Amino acid sequence: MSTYLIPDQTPYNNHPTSNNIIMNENQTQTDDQEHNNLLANLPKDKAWRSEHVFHYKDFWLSSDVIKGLLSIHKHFNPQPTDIFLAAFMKCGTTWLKALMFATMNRKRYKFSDHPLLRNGPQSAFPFLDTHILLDNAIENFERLLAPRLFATHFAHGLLPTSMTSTCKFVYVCRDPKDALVSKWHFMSKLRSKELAPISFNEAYELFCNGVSEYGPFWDHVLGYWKASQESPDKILFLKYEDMERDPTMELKKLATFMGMPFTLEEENAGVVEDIVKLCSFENLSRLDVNKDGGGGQKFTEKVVVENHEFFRKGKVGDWKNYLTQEMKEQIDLITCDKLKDSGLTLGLTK
Ligand code: PAP
Repeated sequence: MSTYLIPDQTPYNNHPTSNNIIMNENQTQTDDQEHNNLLANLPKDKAWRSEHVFHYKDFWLSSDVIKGLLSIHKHFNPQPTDIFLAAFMKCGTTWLKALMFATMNRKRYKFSDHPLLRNGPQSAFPFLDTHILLDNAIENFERLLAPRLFATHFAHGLLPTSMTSTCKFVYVCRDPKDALVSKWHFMSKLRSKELAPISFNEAYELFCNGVSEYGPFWDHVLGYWKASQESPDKILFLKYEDMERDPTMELKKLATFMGMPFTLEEENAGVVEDIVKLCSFENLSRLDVNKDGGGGQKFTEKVVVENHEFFRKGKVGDWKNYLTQEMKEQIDLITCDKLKDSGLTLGLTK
């Protein structure tokens, strides 16, 4: 089973920079106590994967990720060179993880014998929200060479300002109707068998009311959109639909934003197209490591998700197979209303 680091290929610093990186037992107990005290006082509602989500600072979060968030605020040391991949659930993290990792390491690996082909994109870099809770996480993060890459689903406003004011963020969003369908499939598979399944209609109602892990969807998108308008050099705002329509152009934008633009020589040698192909749904989903039984990703000590769960259809507009006309209109209405005056349009896929 793979963890978030590709063990033999991820470059490390030999000497961790922080003197205080190994959390001792007392610290863990204090953190657990603070987490329990906080949860006891938060409003809760129905979760899609587990039993409850909790309403924390305007967002609905599971117990695990609230613990992760508290730990990020307390223990994570952001570096100005860090680059975060941020997204609401099911909006393109797997795709962007592959693209960012392949772009950053394009001089280190041959495309024909690439670590992504053996390990899959989930292992490419840490999912901060829960990986921060794994054993020796802070120590392992400190040992990663700059620029470090991390993924998160947390809303912009929930993250420490030490992170959002200094680090770069790549944000990817998607038509909320496709995000809803994708999320319902994913969470239904992960949902505890001890709990009654959530029907699509129920998921739709909860989604529209903002009640789903990391939701409300629209507030999540708006937080990053507004921040990207204020600091375009700090936040690159991408859309899944644009990436599907013109992956080459979006990848060039991404590389430039990451501070590693493609040279003319690389472009002429077809490097951009090679990365697009390597990271395409068709290529990644057919790999053994991303097939049923091929490998898994440890999210917490208890939650392991098989790699193949991150690959379903990889299409724009699958919502048409699930939403009635009335449901479609309702989500589009909410989207128009929430995004009005923001300059952002979303969910207009035919
Ligand atoms: P996460 O939030 O759990 O990390 P995320 O990777 O953001 O999931 O989203 C998964 C979606 O991206 C799936 O969409 P679907 O359910 O509508 O099919 C998945 O199929 C799609 N996906 C995964 N990898 C790729 C890729 N390389 N290219 C395009 N889409 C992809």
